[in-house]
Amino acid sequence: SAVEYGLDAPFSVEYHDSIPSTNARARDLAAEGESDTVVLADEQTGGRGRLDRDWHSPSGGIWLSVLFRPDVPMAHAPVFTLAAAVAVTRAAREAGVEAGIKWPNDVLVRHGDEERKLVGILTEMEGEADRVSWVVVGIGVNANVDPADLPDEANPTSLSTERGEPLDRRLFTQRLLEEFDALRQDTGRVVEAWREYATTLGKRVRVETPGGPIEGEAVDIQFPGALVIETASGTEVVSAGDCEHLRPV
Ligand code: BTX
Repeated sequence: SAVEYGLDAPFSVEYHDSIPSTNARARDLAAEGESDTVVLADEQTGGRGRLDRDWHSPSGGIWLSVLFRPDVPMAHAPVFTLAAAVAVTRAAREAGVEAGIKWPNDVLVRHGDEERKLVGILTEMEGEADRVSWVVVGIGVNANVDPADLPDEANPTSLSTERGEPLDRRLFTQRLLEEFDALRQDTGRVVEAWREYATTLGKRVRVETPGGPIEGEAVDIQFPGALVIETASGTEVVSAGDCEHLRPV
């Protein structure tokens, strides 16, 4: 069912009941010269995660992409993934769900030793090294969806499940976009805000990268989004784009 969004957002909003992928649509809008636009859908039929993985997007979720044109070099773009994670975590906490951020792009809810995936974020961009042309930040929130309809291996959860009642998607999206808008204009504050909600820091982790696995203690995050790991042989700094998988060890 279509949600009455009517958002009062610092972006123009294009709403779809169903669309293959809001990120794909936002990329098309970027090619047409648009900016400061949000593409929002109730359902996606071809949602994408990182590394071309599938993102299941049944009706009832908040599947959205923010298209904008920040004045930053390409290398800084990962900070917008962190900004989105902070924004969505704050909105979730306001909705009564104690979410935390797992580096680089997952927002999770902890149940004992288990972490359940609530949100996925996929940032895409184009431009020159010294200045991006556009950035699309795709945010997939399992809002009013049944985790049983999501892939089991990801250990998914949803806001409605965590709350025990449905969520007002309009209100949530409004808060999410307000927070994101503030952070995208003040990227120097993003890393500090991110640390507040991080579940990854202070833990032993193993990160799979194209250059092989890196294992050690995750000690910090660095602008614009790299993880600092103390390994047996010294300090390693892993960029978000090089993380294929991270698990606690
Ligand atoms: P990721 O590569 O970190 O995670 C993808 C993995 O997550 C999948 O392989 C699957 O195991 C698991 N998964 C799939 N769907 C869900 C789900 N709904 N909840 C929990 N786990 C799931 C994360 O990629 C980035 C996802 C971005 C999604 C947004 S939605 C709006 C925008 N449009 C689009 O096509 N993608 C983005």
